[in-house]
Amino acid sequence: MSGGTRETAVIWARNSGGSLPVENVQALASKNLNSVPYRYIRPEVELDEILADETVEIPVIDMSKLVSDESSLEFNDELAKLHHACEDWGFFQLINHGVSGAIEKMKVVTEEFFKLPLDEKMAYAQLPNSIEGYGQAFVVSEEQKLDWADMFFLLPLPFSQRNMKLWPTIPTSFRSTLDKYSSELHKVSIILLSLMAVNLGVEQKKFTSMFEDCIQGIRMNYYPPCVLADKVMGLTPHSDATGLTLLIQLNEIQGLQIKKNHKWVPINPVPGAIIINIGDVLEILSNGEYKSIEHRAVVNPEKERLSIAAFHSPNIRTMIGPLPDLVKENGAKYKTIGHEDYARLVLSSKLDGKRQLDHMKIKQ
Ligand SMILES: O=C(O)CCC(=O)C(=O)O
Repeated sequence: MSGGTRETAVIWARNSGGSLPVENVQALASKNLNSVPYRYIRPEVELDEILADETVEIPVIDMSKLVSDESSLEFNDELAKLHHACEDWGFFQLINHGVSGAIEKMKVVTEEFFKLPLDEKMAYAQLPNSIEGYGQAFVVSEEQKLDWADMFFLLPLPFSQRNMKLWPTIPTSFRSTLDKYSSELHKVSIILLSLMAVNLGVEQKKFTSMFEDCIQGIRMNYYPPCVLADKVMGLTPHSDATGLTLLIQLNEIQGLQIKKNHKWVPINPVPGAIIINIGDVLEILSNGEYKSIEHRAVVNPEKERLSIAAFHSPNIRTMIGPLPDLVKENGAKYKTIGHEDYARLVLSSKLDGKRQLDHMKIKQ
């Protein structure tokens, strides 16, 4: 079967090459070894420059001001702040988003899932040629360095494409909690995208309609502590190949870092905030006005860290390329290709900073 709606809508996770199977890192870490296998050792990590300046913080956007009276000063100030955050940072923290209840419940079931014995978690293991399920992503060769983390990736949207066999029944509330979380985060993403459309000066309805029946992937990341924390990487530097990402972390352990002016900047999450970032697809659609930012996750020597990323991509019928309204002045900076081809391009390579986006750039 090829080209049918079912396969095309799930191309992001299935039938795209998948990831080679790798050892379970949580199980490896539980052996309390005083070293780690060489495939996890990254000599470059120690050399990277990390910005210690605590005053460098990503913008904080207050969503309650963005759903207030559109003629108010408060609304317009916050809208301008949002535009600046998307243009200059590609990352911001969203407060007063109104979905704290769904987030708190999702945190609980995710923690419970990762606490299950390995054989119970393996009942939801990734199938060959798919990155959906419990395992790892973007491992494309036996030589490649590995991340010190396990992940559990599911595709809650489009609704009709859910693979319920991979949705855990333990904890018992996992399915209903993820269902609610998925729809609440999708709603938040649509509100943000419609405001971004205003800021970009593109037709709001046309822009958001690409994301109404979006492809949503939810990745739960588990980073065990590591004796050689300063020599391994929890998540390889990358920009998100998707549209808009909504990220939460489950405990207070710092780990997310973003690249700003060639240095790694640690992100200190505001309690209760959702960390939002622009993905490559939004960079392309906006013809480079908004930038996807390279980021990574580092590991703690003593404590585990968990995070949940919700990726939102336009529906599979969308052509991935700059919006016509945004190429008038300077011409297109990126190619336009079908969404399926774009997904294949992304999933067939390992994570490597913003390299995947380079394939889409038009040499000026
Ligand atoms: O764990 C984090 O803070 C980052 C997660 C992330 O970047 C991802 O899942 O793509």
